[in-house]
This record gives sequence, C-alpha cells and structure tokens, in this order.
Amino acid sequence: MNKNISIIGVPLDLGADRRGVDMGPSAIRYAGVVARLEKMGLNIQDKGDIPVTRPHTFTETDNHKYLDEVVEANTRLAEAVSGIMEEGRFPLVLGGDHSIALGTVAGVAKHVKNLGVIWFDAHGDLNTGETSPSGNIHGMPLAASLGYGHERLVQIGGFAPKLKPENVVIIGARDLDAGERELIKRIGLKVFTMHEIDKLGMARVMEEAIAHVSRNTDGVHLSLDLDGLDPHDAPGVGTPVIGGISYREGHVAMEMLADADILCSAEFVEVNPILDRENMTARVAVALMSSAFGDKLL
Ligand code: HAR
Ligand code: MN
Ligand code: MN
Ligand code: MN
Repeated sequence: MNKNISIIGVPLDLGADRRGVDMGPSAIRYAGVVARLEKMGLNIQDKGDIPVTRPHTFTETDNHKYLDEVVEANTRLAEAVSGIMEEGRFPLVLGGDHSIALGTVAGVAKHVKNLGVIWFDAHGDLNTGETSPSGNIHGMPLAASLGYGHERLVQIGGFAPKLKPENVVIIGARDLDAGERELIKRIGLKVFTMHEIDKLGMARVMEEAIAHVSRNTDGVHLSLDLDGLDPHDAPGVGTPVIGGISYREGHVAMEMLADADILCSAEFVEVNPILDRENMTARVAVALMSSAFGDKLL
C-alpha cells in the first residue's frame, strides 16, 4: 500500500445547495486526521483547500444548480488530484458535498487505465438533469463519471467516460430515485443495498464487492459519503436516511479494504458540522480513514 498520502480539502456546498458541508474539510482536520494518520507511520502532506467561488446569486442551468461554479471547482480539483497521482502519492480528498467526486474521479482516472470504484452511500448519485428531483449536482456525480448527464459534468478533466459500469459497486443504498433505478438496470450496475447487507452481513458483501471491483482493474477509488452510515452514528449530514450502515459495519468494511490492498485514492464527503453533534461525523470519518489505511487494534 502507498504510504505517501496527500490530503486536499474541497469546501464546496453548492452541489448540495445547503450551507455547512463547505466546512467539512475544517471539521475533519479539527478531528485530527493528520496526527491520526501520521501516528500510523504514514507520510502525510496536507495541501490545503481548493479555492471555491461563491456566487452572488442563485443560478440554475437545465435543472443543474450552480453548474458553472461546480464545474469550475471540480476542474481545479481534477488538476490537483492528477498532480498528486503524478507524484506517485495517494490522494485523500476531504469534502465538501459529493459533487466533488466529479473532480476526484477525473484526476485519478487520468492515471489509472481501468479504474474500479467503491461508492458507499445511502443514495445512488446516478441522476441526470432529466431525472433529478432536486437539481442538486451532488445527486449526479456517479452518473456523470459513467458518461451520463450534462456534457459539462461528463467532460470534466477533458475526457469521458471515466468509469465502466462493470468496475463499479454501490454499497449501502436505500434511497434511489425512479430514474436511478432505471439506469442501474439498463447498464447492469452492481448495487449492494441495505437489503443485501442485512441478509448477507457486511463481511460477505465486502468479499463480493472487492472481488467485483478488482477483477479487471488497475486500482480502486473509495468514494465514501458519510450518509451511507446510519444517522445515529453519523448525524452530521445534509440528507440523512434511517436504516444505514452501522459504525462497526463501516469499520470492518474499511479493514477489509486495507487487507485487500486495492485502493489508489479515496474521498470522504458530505460531513456537515452545522448539523453534527460534537463533531462526531468528522471523527467517524477519521476513524474510518485510519481503518482503510490499515490501522490495527493489535
Ligand atoms: N437522489 C436525490 C437527488 O438527486 C438526493 C441526493 C442526496 N444526496 C446526497 N448524495 N447526499 O448522496 O436530489
Ligand atoms: Mn453521495
Ligand atoms: Mn448520499
Ligand atoms: Mn475492527
């Protein structure tokens, strides 16, 4: 596993159209991410935050809120992540709303020929402008990375698609819109909903998920939306959905990823300290990161 990690924050909330998640990177740093990972013997470089432009007024383009600003921030992020990959380091991106996956995946996919993705989320993030009930771009990044949706989102980083459907798994889904279900069936996307986690257990789900995403890939990106966890364990998120992944299930999932040694990049998104209790969700994010990087109890 790559022990040289570069952290980059993205204080973006425009993709969620809700204030607070822009403070996610600060909350995660306050929860001690750098010290925790350094203690594990990892070489950590904190590159600070990507500049995000906040508009004076609300804008919407074809059911995409703040399209210009989201594209601008993600274009910058894609360049920064690509630079980190070029240096041979592991990009660890702190969100910010989940629209930042557009930039992270673009930056990573530029350097990994067949990129696998594990997408932990209560949601599918598989909407397009046509199917989105909200116009919020954080509900669209997985679709766009697969090549579906607004051309400006699909083309972030200057190439498309970034991902093949057979190299992607979603874990923890429990709130999928009609258009998302339709796309999942049409392209045959592998989804482990809460039903499979309840029935099989997280360990079995992770065995299958890891086998699926590492079969024909050269590296795997972890995109972890904190709302994939149950709101009891991660209350500081903008769109909580009851009945989610427990802290312990998330923890063992991360340990299994570390043991499989397949990750090339990761992002932890949707931490909203305004809605949180005592920075718990940021602290959960840091704990999950340390497990994903191989922290052991003994
Ligand atoms: N599916 C809904 C939409 O598109 C809700 C998305 C909520 N978003 C996230 N992303 N936090 O996972 O608006
Ligand atoms: Mn999400
Ligand atoms: Mn979500
Ligand atoms: Mn454990």
